[in-house]
Amino acid sequence: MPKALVTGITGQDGSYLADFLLGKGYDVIGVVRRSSTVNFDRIEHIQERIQIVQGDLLDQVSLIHLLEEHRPDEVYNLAAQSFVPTSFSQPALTGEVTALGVTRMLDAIRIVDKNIRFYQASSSEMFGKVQEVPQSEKTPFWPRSPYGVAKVYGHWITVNYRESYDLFAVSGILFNHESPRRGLEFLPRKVAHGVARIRAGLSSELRLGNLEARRDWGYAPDYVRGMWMMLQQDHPDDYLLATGETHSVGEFVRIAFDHIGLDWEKHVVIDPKYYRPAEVDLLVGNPAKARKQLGWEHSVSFEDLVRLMVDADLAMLEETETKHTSPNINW
Ligand code: NAP
Ligand code: G4F
Repeated sequence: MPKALVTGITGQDGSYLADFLLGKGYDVIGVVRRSSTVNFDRIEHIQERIQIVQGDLLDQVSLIHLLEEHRPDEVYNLAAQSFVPTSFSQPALTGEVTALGVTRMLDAIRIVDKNIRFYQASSSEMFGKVQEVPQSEKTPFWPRSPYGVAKVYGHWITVNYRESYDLFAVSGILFNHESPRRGLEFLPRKVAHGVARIRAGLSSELRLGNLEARRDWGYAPDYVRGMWMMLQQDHPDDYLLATGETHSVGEFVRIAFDHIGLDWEKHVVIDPKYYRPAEVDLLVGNPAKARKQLGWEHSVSFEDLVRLMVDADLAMLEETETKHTSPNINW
Protein backbone atom coordinates (compact mmCIF):
# COMPACT_ATOMS: atom_id res chain seq x y z
CA MET A 1 0.00 0.00 0.00
CA PRO A 2 1.58 3.36 -1.00
CA LYS A 3 1.90 5.85 1.85
CA ALA A 4 1.33 9.62 1.56
CA LEU A 5 1.99 12.29 4.15
CA VAL A 6 -0.19 15.38 3.74
CA THR A 7 0.44 18.72 5.47
CA GLY A 8 -2.59 21.01 5.66
CA ILE A 9 -4.99 18.04 5.89
CA THR A 10 -7.50 20.09 7.92
CA GLY A 11 -7.78 22.59 5.04
CA GLN A 12 -9.99 22.51 1.94
CA ASP A 13 -7.47 20.80 -0.37
CA GLY A 14 -6.00 18.51 2.29
CA SER A 15 -9.42 17.02 3.02
CA TYR A 16 -10.24 16.41 -0.67
CA LEU A 17 -6.77 15.01 -1.33
CA ALA A 18 -7.19 12.59 1.59
CA ASP A 19 -10.56 11.45 0.14
CA PHE A 20 -8.91 10.94 -3.24
CA LEU A 21 -5.84 9.07 -1.93
CA LEU A 22 -7.97 6.75 0.22
CA GLY A 23 -9.93 5.94 -2.93
CA LYS A 24 -6.64 4.99 -4.60
CA GLY A 25 -5.74 2.63 -1.72
CA TYR A 26 -3.18 4.88 -0.02
CA ASP A 27 -2.25 4.83 3.63
CA VAL A 28 -2.76 8.54 4.49
CA ILE A 29 -0.83 10.33 7.25
CA GLY A 30 -2.33 13.76 7.98
CA VAL A 31 -0.17 16.37 9.71
CA VAL A 32 -2.00 18.77 12.04
CA ARG A 33 -0.59 21.54 14.20
CA ARG A 34 -1.48 21.70 17.85
CA SER A 35 -4.43 23.97 18.71
CA SER A 36 -6.52 24.49 21.81
CA THR A 37 -9.68 23.35 20.02
CA VAL A 38 -9.93 20.51 17.51
CA ASN A 39 -10.73 21.67 13.97
CA PHE A 40 -11.29 18.37 12.16
CA ASP A 41 -14.63 19.35 10.57
CA ARG A 42 -13.43 18.72 7.01
CA ILE A 43 -11.91 15.31 7.83
CA GLU A 44 -14.48 14.07 10.35
CA HIS A 45 -15.95 11.67 7.77
CA ILE A 46 -12.58 9.92 7.24
CA GLN A 47 -11.02 10.34 10.67
CA GLU A 48 -11.05 6.59 11.35
CA ARG A 49 -9.37 5.82 8.01
CA ILE A 50 -6.35 8.13 8.24
CA GLN A 51 -3.56 8.57 10.77
CA ILE A 52 -3.51 12.04 12.28
CA VAL A 53 -0.11 13.12 13.58
CA GLN A 54 1.18 16.36 15.10
CA GLY A 55 3.71 18.55 13.32
CA ASP A 56 4.23 22.16 12.33
CA LEU A 57 5.93 23.75 9.32
CA LEU A 58 7.51 26.19 11.79
CA ASP A 59 9.35 23.35 13.51
CA GLN A 60 12.09 21.54 11.60
CA VAL A 61 12.58 18.69 14.07
CA SER A 62 8.90 17.74 14.03
CA LEU A 63 9.06 17.27 10.25
CA ILE A 64 12.22 15.14 10.38
CA HIS A 65 10.72 12.93 13.08
CA LEU A 66 7.48 12.48 11.14
CA LEU A 67 9.33 11.31 8.03
CA GLU A 68 11.59 9.01 10.06
CA GLU A 69 8.63 7.45 11.83
CA HIS A 70 6.19 7.08 8.92
CA ARG A 71 8.49 6.67 5.90
CA PRO A 72 6.02 7.98 3.27
CA ASP A 73 6.46 7.44 -0.48
CA GLU A 74 4.91 10.84 -1.25
CA VAL A 75 4.70 14.15 0.63
CA TYR A 76 2.05 16.72 -0.33
CA ASN A 77 2.93 20.09 1.22
CA LEU A 78 -0.43 21.88 1.32
CA ALA A 79 0.02 23.69 4.64
CA ALA A 80 0.30 27.47 4.41
CA GLN A 81 -0.96 30.76 5.74
CA SER A 82 -3.11 30.95 2.62
CA PHE A 83 -5.32 34.04 3.04
CA VAL A 84 -3.98 37.03 1.09
CA PRO A 85 -5.30 39.83 3.38
CA THR A 86 -3.75 38.15 6.45
CA SER A 87 -0.42 38.13 4.62
CA PHE A 88 -0.52 41.95 4.59
CA SER A 89 -1.26 42.12 8.34
CA GLN A 90 1.07 39.22 9.28
CA PRO A 91 3.81 39.27 6.61
CA ALA A 92 6.60 37.76 8.70
CA LEU A 93 4.44 34.83 9.88
CA THR A 94 3.36 34.26 6.28
CA GLY A 95 7.01 34.14 5.22
CA GLU A 96 7.91 31.70 8.01
CA VAL A 97 5.12 29.23 7.16
CA THR A 98 4.39 29.70 3.47
CA ALA A 99 7.99 30.29 2.31
CA LEU A 100 10.50 28.89 4.83
CA GLY A 101 8.15 26.04 5.76
CA VAL A 102 8.79 24.63 2.27
CA THR A 103 12.56 24.59 2.87
CA ARG A 104 12.05 22.87 6.21
CA MET A 105 10.06 20.07 4.55
CA LEU A 106 12.50 19.76 1.64
CA ASP A 107 15.42 19.56 4.07
CA ALA A 108 13.61 16.91 6.10
CA ILE A 109 13.24 14.86 2.89
CA ARG A 110 16.89 15.43 1.96
CA ILE A 111 18.02 14.27 5.39
CA VAL A 112 15.65 11.31 5.88
CA ASP A 113 15.01 9.81 2.42
CA LYS A 114 15.80 11.41 -0.94
CA ASN A 115 13.46 8.97 -2.71
CA ILE A 116 10.34 10.58 -1.26
CA ARG A 117 8.32 12.35 -3.98
CA PHE A 118 7.38 15.92 -3.04
CA TYR A 119 4.47 18.14 -4.15
CA GLN A 120 4.55 21.89 -3.38
CA ALA A 121 1.25 23.82 -3.45
CA SER A 122 2.24 26.84 -5.54
CA SER A 123 -0.24 29.50 -6.59
CA SER A 124 -1.41 31.70 -9.45
CA GLU A 125 -0.95 34.59 -6.97
CA MET A 126 2.73 34.38 -8.03
CA PHE A 127 1.74 35.93 -11.39
CA GLY A 128 0.23 38.95 -9.60
CA LYS A 129 0.68 41.90 -11.94
CA VAL A 130 0.44 39.61 -14.91
CA GLN A 131 3.16 39.79 -17.56
CA GLU A 132 1.09 37.97 -20.20
CA VAL A 133 -2.46 36.71 -20.76
CA PRO A 134 -3.14 33.84 -20.36
CA GLN A 135 -0.47 32.76 -17.88
CA SER A 136 1.54 29.57 -18.44
CA GLU A 137 4.39 27.75 -16.67
CA LYS A 138 6.77 30.07 -18.55
CA THR A 139 5.16 33.39 -17.54
CA PRO A 140 7.47 35.49 -15.28
CA PHE A 141 6.24 36.08 -11.73
CA TRP A 142 5.35 39.51 -10.28
CA PRO A 143 3.68 38.84 -6.90
CA ARG A 144 1.45 41.53 -5.38
CA SER A 145 1.18 40.43 -1.74
CA PRO A 146 3.43 39.00 0.97
CA TYR A 147 1.56 35.73 0.35
CA GLY A 148 2.45 35.83 -3.36
CA VAL A 149 6.07 36.65 -2.54
CA ALA A 150 6.23 33.72 -0.09
CA LYS A 151 4.79 31.37 -2.73
CA VAL A 152 7.41 32.52 -5.27
CA TYR A 153 10.09 31.56 -2.73
CA GLY A 154 8.38 28.19 -2.17
CA HIS A 155 8.29 27.56 -5.92
CA TRP A 156 11.94 28.37 -6.52
CA ILE A 157 13.25 26.48 -3.49
CA THR A 158 11.37 23.44 -4.79
CA VAL A 159 13.00 23.83 -8.22
CA ASN A 160 16.37 24.46 -6.56
CA TYR A 161 16.25 21.29 -4.40
CA ARG A 162 15.22 19.28 -7.47
CA GLU A 163 18.21 20.60 -9.39
CA SER A 164 20.70 20.57 -6.50
CA TYR A 165 19.89 17.27 -4.80
CA ASP A 166 18.10 15.34 -7.55
CA LEU A 167 14.84 15.19 -5.56
CA PHE A 168 11.54 14.26 -7.22
CA ALA A 169 10.16 17.68 -6.27
CA VAL A 170 7.25 19.21 -8.17
CA SER A 171 5.63 22.65 -8.01
CA GLY A 172 1.95 22.72 -8.95
CA ILE A 173 0.86 26.24 -9.95
CA LEU A 174 -2.83 26.12 -9.16
CA PHE A 175 -5.40 28.77 -9.97
CA ASN A 176 -8.28 29.48 -7.56
CA HIS A 177 -10.29 26.38 -6.75
CA GLU A 178 -13.37 26.36 -4.58
CA SER A 179 -15.95 24.10 -2.98
CA PRO A 180 -18.46 23.93 -0.12
CA ARG A 181 -15.43 23.10 2.08
CA ARG A 182 -13.74 26.44 1.32
CA GLY A 183 -12.96 28.72 4.28
CA LEU A 184 -15.68 31.32 4.93
CA GLU A 185 -13.26 34.24 4.47
CA PHE A 186 -12.49 33.55 0.78
CA LEU A 187 -14.66 35.42 -1.74
CA PRO A 188 -16.59 32.49 -3.31
CA ARG A 189 -17.56 30.89 0.01
CA LYS A 190 -18.24 34.28 1.59
CA VAL A 191 -20.69 34.99 -1.24
CA ALA A 192 -22.30 31.52 -1.20
CA HIS A 193 -22.71 31.59 2.56
CA GLY A 194 -23.83 35.22 2.58
CA VAL A 195 -26.47 34.58 -0.08
CA ALA A 196 -27.76 31.56 1.85
CA ARG A 197 -27.97 33.64 5.05
CA ILE A 198 -29.98 36.31 3.23
CA ARG A 199 -32.29 33.65 1.78
CA ALA A 200 -32.78 32.20 5.28
CA GLY A 201 -33.62 35.66 6.64
CA LEU A 202 -30.52 35.75 8.89
CA SER A 203 -29.16 38.92 7.30
CA SER A 204 -30.04 41.40 4.59
CA GLU A 205 -26.69 42.64 3.28
CA LEU A 206 -23.36 41.28 2.09
CA ARG A 207 -20.32 43.56 2.47
CA LEU A 208 -17.65 43.07 -0.19
CA GLY A 209 -14.61 44.81 -1.67
CA ASN A 210 -13.37 44.95 -5.28
CA LEU A 211 -15.95 43.51 -7.69
CA GLU A 212 -13.77 44.17 -10.77
CA ALA A 213 -10.98 41.66 -10.04
CA ARG A 214 -11.00 38.62 -12.31
CA ARG A 215 -10.09 35.06 -11.41
CA ASP A 216 -9.90 31.65 -13.08
CA TRP A 217 -12.14 29.61 -10.75
CA GLY A 218 -12.41 25.81 -10.73
CA TYR A 219 -13.72 23.02 -8.49
CA ALA A 220 -11.30 21.83 -5.80
CA PRO A 221 -11.70 18.02 -6.18
CA ASP A 222 -10.49 18.33 -9.81
CA TYR A 223 -7.33 20.08 -8.62
CA VAL A 224 -6.30 17.52 -5.96
CA ARG A 225 -6.53 14.82 -8.66
CA GLY A 226 -4.04 16.89 -10.66
CA MET A 227 -1.64 17.04 -7.68
CA TRP A 228 -1.56 13.26 -7.52
CA MET A 229 -1.09 12.98 -11.30
CA MET A 230 2.00 15.21 -11.10
CA LEU A 231 3.69 12.81 -8.68
CA GLN A 232 2.96 9.74 -10.87
CA GLN A 233 5.07 10.96 -13.83
CA ASP A 234 8.42 9.43 -14.79
CA HIS A 235 10.24 12.75 -14.29
CA PRO A 236 9.61 15.67 -11.93
CA ASP A 237 8.36 18.86 -13.60
CA ASP A 238 6.13 21.86 -12.83
CA TYR A 239 2.53 22.12 -14.05
CA LEU A 240 -0.20 24.75 -14.07
CA LEU A 241 -3.84 23.79 -13.37
CA ALA A 242 -6.61 26.17 -14.43
CA THR A 243 -9.89 26.17 -16.36
CA GLY A 244 -8.70 28.67 -19.01
CA GLU A 245 -11.72 30.95 -18.31
CA THR A 246 -11.74 34.21 -16.39
CA HIS A 247 -14.70 35.82 -14.61
CA SER A 248 -15.08 38.89 -12.42
CA VAL A 249 -15.99 38.90 -8.76
CA GLY A 250 -19.12 40.81 -9.83
CA GLU A 251 -20.16 37.96 -12.16
CA PHE A 252 -19.76 35.47 -9.32
CA VAL A 253 -21.95 37.64 -7.09
CA ARG A 254 -24.64 38.16 -9.74
CA ILE A 255 -24.97 34.44 -10.58
CA ALA A 256 -25.14 33.55 -6.87
CA PHE A 257 -27.98 36.04 -6.22
CA ASP A 258 -29.77 35.13 -9.48
CA HIS A 259 -29.76 31.51 -8.32
CA ILE A 260 -32.00 32.36 -5.37
CA GLY A 261 -34.05 34.87 -7.35
CA LEU A 262 -32.76 38.05 -5.68
CA ASP A 263 -31.28 41.25 -7.12
CA TRP A 264 -27.67 41.50 -5.93
CA GLU A 265 -27.70 45.31 -6.16
CA LYS A 266 -30.28 45.46 -3.36
CA HIS A 267 -28.07 43.47 -0.96
CA VAL A 268 -24.37 44.03 -1.75
CA VAL A 269 -22.64 46.91 0.04
CA ILE A 270 -19.18 47.93 -1.10
CA ASP A 271 -16.92 48.29 1.93
CA PRO A 272 -13.43 49.80 1.43
CA LYS A 273 -12.23 47.60 4.32
CA TYR A 274 -12.13 44.65 1.88
CA TYR A 275 -9.89 46.38 -0.67
CA ARG A 276 -6.25 45.21 -0.65
CA PRO A 277 -3.11 47.40 -0.58
CA ALA A 278 -2.22 45.89 -3.97
CA GLU A 279 -4.62 43.83 -6.07
CA VAL A 280 -4.20 41.00 -8.57
CA ASP A 281 -6.51 42.28 -11.30
CA LEU A 282 -6.64 39.47 -13.84
CA LEU A 283 -5.84 35.79 -13.62
CA VAL A 284 -6.47 33.27 -16.38
CA GLY A 285 -4.36 30.17 -16.87
CA ASN A 286 -3.42 28.07 -19.86
CA PRO A 287 -3.50 24.42 -18.69
CA ALA A 288 -2.29 23.01 -22.05
CA LYS A 289 0.79 21.31 -20.59
CA ALA A 290 -1.21 19.55 -17.85
CA ARG A 291 -3.82 18.49 -20.41
CA LYS A 292 -1.22 17.06 -22.77
CA GLN A 293 1.23 15.47 -20.35
CA LEU A 294 -1.00 14.51 -17.41
CA GLY A 295 -4.32 14.08 -19.22
CA TRP A 296 -5.83 16.47 -16.64
CA GLU A 297 -9.15 18.23 -17.31
CA HIS A 298 -11.47 20.28 -15.13
CA SER A 299 -15.01 18.93 -14.87
CA VAL A 300 -17.18 21.72 -13.39
CA SER A 301 -18.10 24.92 -15.24
CA PHE A 302 -17.98 28.35 -13.58
CA GLU A 303 -21.77 28.72 -13.46
CA ASP A 304 -22.23 25.22 -12.02
CA LEU A 305 -19.55 25.92 -9.41
CA VAL A 306 -21.34 29.06 -8.19
CA ARG A 307 -24.67 27.25 -8.02
CA LEU A 308 -23.36 24.14 -6.30
CA MET A 309 -21.71 26.30 -3.63
CA VAL A 310 -24.88 28.29 -2.99
CA ASP A 311 -26.94 25.07 -2.88
CA ALA A 312 -24.54 23.53 -0.37
CA ASP A 313 -24.77 26.53 1.96
CA LEU A 314 -28.58 26.64 1.62
CA ALA A 315 -28.72 22.94 2.55
CA MET A 316 -26.31 23.45 5.41
CA LEU A 317 -28.44 26.22 6.88
CA GLU A 318 -31.68 24.29 6.38
CA GLU A 319 -30.52 20.93 7.67
CA THR A 320 -28.53 21.75 10.75
CA GLU A 321 -28.75 23.66 13.95
CA THR A 322 -26.18 26.09 12.57
CA LYS A 323 -29.09 28.22 11.39
CA HIS A 324 -28.76 29.99 14.72
CA THR A 325 -24.99 29.85 15.06
CA SER A 326 -23.67 30.15 11.51
CA PRO A 327 -20.86 32.70 11.68
CA ASN A 328 -21.04 36.01 9.89
CA ILE A 329 -17.35 36.38 9.02
CA ASN A 330 -16.09 39.95 8.73
CA TRP A 331 -12.53 39.38 7.49
P1 NAP B 1 -6.52 26.25 3.64
O1 NAP B 1 -7.92 25.72 3.60
O2 NAP B 1 -6.26 27.62 4.18
O3 NAP B 1 -5.64 25.20 4.51
C1 NAP B 1 -4.36 25.52 4.96
C2 NAP B 1 -3.86 24.38 5.83
O4 NAP B 1 -2.54 24.70 6.31
C3 NAP B 1 -4.72 24.12 7.11
O5 NAP B 1 -4.82 22.72 7.29
C4 NAP B 1 -3.86 24.74 8.21
O6 NAP B 1 -4.08 24.18 9.47
C5 NAP B 1 -2.47 24.38 7.70
N1 NAP B 1 -1.41 25.15 8.34
C6 NAP B 1 -1.30 26.51 8.43
N2 NAP B 1 -0.17 26.84 9.09
C7 NAP B 1 0.45 25.69 9.42
C8 NAP B 1 1.66 25.37 10.09
N3 NAP B 1 2.46 26.32 10.60
N4 NAP B 1 2.01 24.07 10.23
C9 NAP B 1 1.20 23.08 9.75
N5 NAP B 1 0.04 23.31 9.12
C10 NAP B 1 -0.33 24.59 8.95
O7 NAP B 1 -5.86 26.20 2.19
P2 NAP B 1 -6.34 25.40 0.88
O8 NAP B 1 -7.29 26.23 0.12
O9 NAP B 1 -6.69 24.01 1.25
O10 NAP B 1 -4.98 25.42 0.02
C11 NAP B 1 -4.01 24.38 0.18
C12 NAP B 1 -2.66 24.89 -0.31
O11 NAP B 1 -2.76 25.26 -1.67
C13 NAP B 1 -2.14 26.13 0.41
O12 NAP B 1 -0.74 26.05 0.46
C14 NAP B 1 -2.56 27.28 -0.50
O13 NAP B 1 -1.71 28.39 -0.31
C15 NAP B 1 -2.38 26.63 -1.85
N6 NAP B 1 -3.22 27.13 -2.94
C16 NAP B 1 -4.58 27.15 -2.79
C17 NAP B 1 -5.36 27.57 -3.85
C18 NAP B 1 -6.87 27.61 -3.73
O14 NAP B 1 -7.50 28.23 -4.59
N7 NAP B 1 -7.47 26.96 -2.75
C19 NAP B 1 -4.77 27.95 -5.06
C20 NAP B 1 -3.38 27.87 -5.18
C21 NAP B 1 -2.61 27.43 -4.12
P3 NAP B 1 -5.23 24.75 10.48
O15 NAP B 1 -6.49 24.04 10.08
O16 NAP B 1 -4.71 24.35 11.81
O17 NAP B 1 -5.30 26.23 10.27
O1 G4F C 1 -11.24 34.55 -2.67
P1 G4F C 1 -10.08 35.44 -2.46
O2 G4F C 1 -9.79 35.87 -1.06
O3 G4F C 1 -8.85 34.67 -3.13
P2 G4F C 1 -7.42 35.14 -3.70
O4 G4F C 1 -6.93 36.37 -3.06
O5 G4F C 1 -7.52 35.13 -5.19
O6 G4F C 1 -6.49 33.94 -3.19
C1 G4F C 1 -6.92 32.59 -3.25
O7 G4F C 1 -6.52 32.03 -4.49
C2 G4F C 1 -5.09 31.94 -4.67
C3 G4F C 1 -4.85 31.36 -6.07
O8 G4F C 1 -4.81 32.42 -6.99
C4 G4F C 1 -4.51 31.09 -3.58
F1 G4F C 1 -3.19 30.93 -3.76
C5 G4F C 1 -4.80 31.72 -2.23
O9 G4F C 1 -4.30 30.89 -1.18
C6 G4F C 1 -6.31 31.84 -2.07
O10 G4F C 1 -6.84 30.53 -1.99
O11 G4F C 1 -10.25 36.77 -3.32
C7 G4F C 1 -10.59 36.74 -4.70
C8 G4F C 1 -10.85 38.16 -5.20
C9 G4F C 1 -9.76 39.18 -4.84
O12 G4F C 1 -9.46 39.95 -5.98
C10 G4F C 1 -10.41 40.07 -3.80
O13 G4F C 1 -9.94 41.42 -3.79
O14 G4F C 1 -12.04 38.63 -4.58
C11 G4F C 1 -11.86 40.00 -4.22
N1 G4F C 1 -12.80 40.33 -3.16
C12 G4F C 1 -13.76 41.31 -3.24
N2 G4F C 1 -14.42 41.38 -2.07
C13 G4F C 1 -12.86 39.77 -1.93
C14 G4F C 1 -13.89 40.45 -1.25
N3 G4F C 1 -12.14 38.77 -1.37
C15 G4F C 1 -12.45 38.41 -0.11
N4 G4F C 1 -11.75 37.42 0.47
N5 G4F C 1 -13.44 39.06 0.62
C16 G4F C 1 -14.18 40.07 0.08
O15 G4F C 1 -15.05 40.65 0.74
